[in-house]
Amino acid sequence: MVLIRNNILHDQNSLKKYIAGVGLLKKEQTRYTTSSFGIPGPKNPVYTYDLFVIWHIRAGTFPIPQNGDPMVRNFAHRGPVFLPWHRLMLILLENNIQRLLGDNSFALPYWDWSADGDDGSPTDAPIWTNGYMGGQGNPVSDGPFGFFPNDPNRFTVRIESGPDGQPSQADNGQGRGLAREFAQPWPNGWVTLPTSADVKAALEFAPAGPNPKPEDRYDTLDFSVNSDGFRARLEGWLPARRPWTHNQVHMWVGGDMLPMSSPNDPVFFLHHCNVDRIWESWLQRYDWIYTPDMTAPPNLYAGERIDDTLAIPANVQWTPRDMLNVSAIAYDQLP
Ligand SMILES: [Cu+2]
Repeated sequence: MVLIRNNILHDQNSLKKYIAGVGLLKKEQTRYTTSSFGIPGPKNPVYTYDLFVIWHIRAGTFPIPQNGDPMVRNFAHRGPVFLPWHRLMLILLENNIQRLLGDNSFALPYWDWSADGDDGSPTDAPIWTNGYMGGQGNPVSDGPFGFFPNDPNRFTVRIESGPDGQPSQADNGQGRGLAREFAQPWPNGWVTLPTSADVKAALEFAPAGPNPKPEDRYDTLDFSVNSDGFRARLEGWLPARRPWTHNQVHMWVGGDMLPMSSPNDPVFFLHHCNVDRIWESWLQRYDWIYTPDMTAPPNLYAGERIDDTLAIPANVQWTPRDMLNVSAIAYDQLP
């Protein structure tokens, strides 16, 4: 069965299932505790939703190569593995929501932020209303993930990025409300969401010179934040000066979307589903190309290459190649 991932604004059904699914993931205990991951503070259960937060923080702290700097390249960001790694997260989240809802037809919806960007980035766009994700605040105090002091089932952030970048417990294990702070000014003055023109520019990026090879459209040596290509432009490192596209959305939403613990905000997965949709459009245009292949030197690129295992979460064996042509997943519309 092919799952169709829909625009959340046009699909009340997947919106409702997503909200219910996140609620169930937040309540389901795993076999892990905070001590399983060496997280300081009182020993607390780790819930399924929060596992995704821990995976994301940890992936962001493991460098590629092993003796390198995670701020240059890590298991999930700043390199070609960015797109396959996050696609895997979306599939795992979707599978877990299907399992908890007992509903194999659930498909993760996406938030097309470029439509809001084209509209002037309103902070009261439909996605931020009470019936969707709720609005901004610290804590967020409306919508399905608001922090309501007297509600024992309120949405609670339990794991966050500590000062050393490693997972820590929010409020020493008490938990806290979700934070969002829209459109804060950044050094170069921009406070908007990406537009459909930005998405188009990333999709159509071609290296200079005649007949560029498809793999050079995706990424190039040294496979970092500085290598121009579709990946670096969609991730948002280029064309330099300020965050673009994916990074820009994290910055614009602000609050819990800023640190490596950003999956704390359920809008993270709707955002990444849209990033994935843009990648899917690129893959279909350029015949499911990925680079680097296995000829790239392992001492520099092991973990980024097409048949390397995506190393977090530890018990799965998927590779970037497995993430390229996922025929069970489709989108209602590609950019
Ligand atoms: Cu990420």
